[in-house]
Amino acid sequence: MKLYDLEISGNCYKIRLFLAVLGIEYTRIPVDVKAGENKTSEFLEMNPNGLVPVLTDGATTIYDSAAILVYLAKTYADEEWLPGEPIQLSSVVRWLAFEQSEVRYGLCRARAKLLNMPTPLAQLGTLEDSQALARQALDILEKQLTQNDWLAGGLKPTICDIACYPYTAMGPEGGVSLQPYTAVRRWMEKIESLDGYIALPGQVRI
Ligand SMILES: N[C@@H](CCC(=O)N[C@@H](CS)C(=O)NCC(=O)O)C(=O)O
Repeated sequence: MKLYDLEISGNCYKIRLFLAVLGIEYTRIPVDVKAGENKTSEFLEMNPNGLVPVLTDGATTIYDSAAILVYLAKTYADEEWLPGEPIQLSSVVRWLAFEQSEVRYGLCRARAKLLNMPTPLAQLGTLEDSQALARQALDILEKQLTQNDWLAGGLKPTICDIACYPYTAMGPEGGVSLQPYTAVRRWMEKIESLDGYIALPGQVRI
């Protein structure tokens, strides 16, 4: 298995984290996005969006972090990581979608702006708008995690916890403090104590 990867990317980190929690060995292929390695014709063959992460597993190529998490869960993980029961499954998908919208355009974009990340997302809109959206996302996460141990509402973590964790935990790198969010911080600690947990690429905390 090969992961086309960018160290500082939270989207890539999600995959590294899940692979580590599952204890799956893989080869990391660093992609130099500043040098445009993600826009070569070979790379665009794998992902027409020209974005990392991309995972290859034998003859299979998957792109988009949410799709990769689904693939890994269905292929290599216990059912609890992606429950098949319709209501639980729809809940997991809802939080995966939340991550790709509110979290991406709030927490992830604020960080991309403050760290001058080499991605068009960093050029979009203002820092203030990104931080406001980030706080709205945190309010929603806080409410859900005050009432539930895990985002999808079950007794065990699922792939939507893995998906929402990185950019939430790296919020302070986008100038968004996590101090007011007690339930979010408690949830982060539980993820950080999962067997196989690996450290985040970010540096700024709280
Ligand atoms: N929806 C995609 C987003 C991936 C994404 O935004 N990747 C960024 C790194 S976090 C990237 O490849 N940026 C390089 C560029 O935009 O040129 C996913 O979840 O995989």
